[in-house]
Amino acid sequence: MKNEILKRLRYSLGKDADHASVYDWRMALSLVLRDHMVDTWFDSTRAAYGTSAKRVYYLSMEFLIGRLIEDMISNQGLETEARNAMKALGQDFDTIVHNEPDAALGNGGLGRLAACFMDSLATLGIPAYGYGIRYEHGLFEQSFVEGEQMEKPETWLSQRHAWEFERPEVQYRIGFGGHVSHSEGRAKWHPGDSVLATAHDTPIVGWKGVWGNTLRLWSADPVRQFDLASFNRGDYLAAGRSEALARTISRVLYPDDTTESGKELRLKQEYFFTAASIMDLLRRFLSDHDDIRALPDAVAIQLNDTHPAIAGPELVRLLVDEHGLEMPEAIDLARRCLAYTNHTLLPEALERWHEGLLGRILPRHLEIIRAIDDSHQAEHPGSPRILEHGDVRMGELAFIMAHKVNGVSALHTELVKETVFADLHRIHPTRIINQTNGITPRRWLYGCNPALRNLISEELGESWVSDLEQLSALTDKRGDSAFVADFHAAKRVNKVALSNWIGQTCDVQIDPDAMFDVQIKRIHEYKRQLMNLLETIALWNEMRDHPEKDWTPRVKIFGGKAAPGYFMAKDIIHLINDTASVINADPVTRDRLKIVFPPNYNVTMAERLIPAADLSEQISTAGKEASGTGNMKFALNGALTIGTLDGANVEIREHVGSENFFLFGLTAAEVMERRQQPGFSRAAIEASPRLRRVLGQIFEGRFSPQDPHRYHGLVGMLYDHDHFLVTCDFDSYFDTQRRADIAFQSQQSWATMALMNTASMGWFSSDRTIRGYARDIWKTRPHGALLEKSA
Ligand code: F58
Repeated sequence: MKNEILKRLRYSLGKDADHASVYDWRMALSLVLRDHMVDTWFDSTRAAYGTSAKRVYYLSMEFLIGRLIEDMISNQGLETEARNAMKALGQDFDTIVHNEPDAALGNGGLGRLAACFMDSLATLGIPAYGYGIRYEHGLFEQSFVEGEQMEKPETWLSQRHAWEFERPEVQYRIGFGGHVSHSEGRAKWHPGDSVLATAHDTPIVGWKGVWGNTLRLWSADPVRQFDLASFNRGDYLAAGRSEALARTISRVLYPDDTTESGKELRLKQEYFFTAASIMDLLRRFLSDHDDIRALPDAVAIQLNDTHPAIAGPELVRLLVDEHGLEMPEAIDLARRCLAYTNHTLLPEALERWHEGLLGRILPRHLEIIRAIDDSHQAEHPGSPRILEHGDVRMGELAFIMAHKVNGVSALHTELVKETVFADLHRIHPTRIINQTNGITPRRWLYGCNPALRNLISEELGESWVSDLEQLSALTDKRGDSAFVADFHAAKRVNKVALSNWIGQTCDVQIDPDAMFDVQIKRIHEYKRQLMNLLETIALWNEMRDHPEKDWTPRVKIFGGKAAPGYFMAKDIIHLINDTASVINADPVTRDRLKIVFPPNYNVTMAERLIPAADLSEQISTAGKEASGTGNMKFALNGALTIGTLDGANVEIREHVGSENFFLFGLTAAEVMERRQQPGFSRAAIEASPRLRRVLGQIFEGRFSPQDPHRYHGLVGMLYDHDHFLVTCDFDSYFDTQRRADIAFQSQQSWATMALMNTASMGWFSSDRTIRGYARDIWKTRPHGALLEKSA
């Protein structure tokens, strides 16, 4: 490997070893690793063609993959070789690995789930393509200036992306606007504008390097590079206009869509990558099939939320307008290929497009959506409409065009049936099914937590990495005090490493023996970072009132970004940082309570924080978090959860045992009931002197003395519009935290509970989830042995 790296350095990067930078070494190593993957990747593609196996197409606006280098090394079993080679070349392996920027092509859970699924699809040997957008700028970079969030564009592509192969020959023309002509019963769309979608392929090789799939991301390019006539006239801006317009489409990942112009661009992005993906999969299908009617036997298309829901009308358009099928048959055929995953019940997150806007950008699609809507209505009179009050409802469209619709946890799926899609569920009672989310154990234990991974492998060998349920054998170790001590020691190694990193990045000294209490996720009112902070302030008050008590030392760690236009979420960030400044400087509590909020939370930061956590905060308002996947990562890495009965918390608690989980708060049914009671939050505040005191302190400017009115709006919201019931759950949360304090005092029993969490989390592997999709939705079998068979 050493020689391969030197060769790459010389011939691909044009550097010799004496003048190579960290970037050069990282690129050279990455290119060598990529070379190693290519044969597997080709063999897999050939095997999939050879057996004409059904292919899965996972369409997602987001793939939050993070760094790839460690995945590429460990999945191919090249860890020792790569380390030794870098050592022999006089390079520090960890420095090289940390030089890779995170590919932050996603906002949060939804995008990270897509990345975990890609890993599991490859590990299980299911022929699959992930399709998405190659954003030039991923999720914005966050910094704090005097405690406030600032956003800067993210620039992961400012250096070369090591893993991808550009495919300039794989290009599709994507139309927008224009008009539709009808003659002799056939329609033709004449787009007014068009851009080119160009493929960029990243090979994704699964565990042990047996199978490789492709993540194909589309970039938008102009149809004509630039207008030479304008250029020659000296009108340089006009010459580049069409180029600039095209490139806008794949320029940024949307962190929110609060503006009108933003909405139009987002719709264009959705259609852009969906249409390119559908054209691409049809081309592949037609290369070895003659009968378009066989499409559902060869193709399973999974829509990751409604963002690619235009796939239904687009596929119907191609089948009718280009392949000459009649509309009813085309709708039926498309439906047999399509399935839709719902990730949210929040009404503001359910996509709708003004009919006018959609009709202007996609006139033929609007006609087809009308036809789909009318035919569904004719079959099921009185059923919900896709077109309603001048809006196209993408949830209804995705539901009606899918043969299966799935929720992402047991509770969420039941709520999908009872709320958003209740009427459609009555009409199609077998369509909605559950597939509880999962996480890849390769990244979220094997990769991020070497201390624990080694301990487990010494005990069980390495086969748990692709068969996570084997962890249940660790249950027998709960009475083995030496093993429990080793388990505890592994956690401590991670906590020491995190303490050092926090010392360097946040300039705050923390005690590795304190309880590390972590809440990392997007900042949102329903996730209730605010409740966590209020509890922290209440604890601080009690520590100051009773300094003589034996308090369990705590470090409260927050991480996450707020959408740039989400002002309440940004206020919450500001308040966390303001409070941290006051509390961390308090000599009375300094050794017992700290708040840290490292900026720019991302996948790499999660890989650092999760292995070092003792307590995992999963405290959303019951009924609001569809599943959560961070909750699974923490429990797998031996953190105990403090949480509500929400999303996958419910199933995690069932698996790890209620005695190993700190439960509190109202249930989803109680939440709905409580909201109906007038003045519920004032009543809750009245009943809680502890909460009243904290709110009074914030209102008076105790944490923002330079601007005492800063949080009046926030406190007012809790009194009058506490939509997420922070006030109602506060006391029960506070009391449960004190139970956690007491439990933490006995390190041996805490470590045993933590071990029971790790041992019981095998079911939450995304391999299990993908097997479920394959069995219940895609009707394809994992082809783990396909490669060997075809050889
Ligand atoms: C998340 N959704 C859910 N959406 O909130 C979480 O409970 C679940 O575990 C996860 O999906 C995976 O199923 C989510 O991350 C987004 O980020 C949207 C992207 C598009 C803009 C609006 C937010």
